[in-house]
Amino acid sequence: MDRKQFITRSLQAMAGAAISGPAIIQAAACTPARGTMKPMAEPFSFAQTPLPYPYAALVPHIDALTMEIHYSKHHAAYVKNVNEALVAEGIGATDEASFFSGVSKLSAKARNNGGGAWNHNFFWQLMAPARGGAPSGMIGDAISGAFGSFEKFKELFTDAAMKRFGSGWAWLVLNDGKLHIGSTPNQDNPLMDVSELRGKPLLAIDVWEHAYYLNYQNKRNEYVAAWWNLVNWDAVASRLG
Ligand code: MN3
Repeated sequence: MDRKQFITRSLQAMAGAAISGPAIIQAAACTPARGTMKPMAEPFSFAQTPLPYPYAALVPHIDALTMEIHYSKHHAAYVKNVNEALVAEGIGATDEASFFSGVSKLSAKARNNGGGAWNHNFFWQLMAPARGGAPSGMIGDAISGAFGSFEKFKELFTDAAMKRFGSGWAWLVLNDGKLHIGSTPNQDNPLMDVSELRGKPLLAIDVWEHAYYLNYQNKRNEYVAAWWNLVNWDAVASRLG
């Protein structure tokens, strides 16, 4: 088996693995009613994972006020709102995978806020101060193998981020052993049954104006160009295996 075959087979094996997202599920403690031993169904709710760095850590590429508002207002609201919907609508999903794979049956509130909760937890982990550059190791090989070169990948991913009209996300996903680039509108993500782009998310960029407007105004291209300096390839690689 040559190197290319090895990478392809490894990716196929990973694609078969269960989709696991960032740790955003809080399994509430199961407290049986007094005097009974009857197990209760475990409810689940979304949680906002702690930001892995201070608000100012990504300066100059993302300013501190944008990070603070994005995390403490926008993201926090998605988490609060989806959890309200879970309770108010009696949504029976037991984990994030079943929530997203059945999202077509849920309300717009559940879909939009569930996506917003998950997508941002994912997004924060994929950035870190003073990162960027080209990926090495298996993720680097996989990207070069799929798209020709890292530079070509960067061009295609940037294009997906730029061409998403209005609010949304651009993604790199693993599906059926292959890497794909695409985008989703609003807070949809590739785990959702309603999404045209499906697969296991490996990398994402938020292209909502709230992600960049304070510093870049209408210049999404400058935000995307700066964001490449923050990509935490170790975190992306860890999603592969
Ligand atoms: Mn956002």
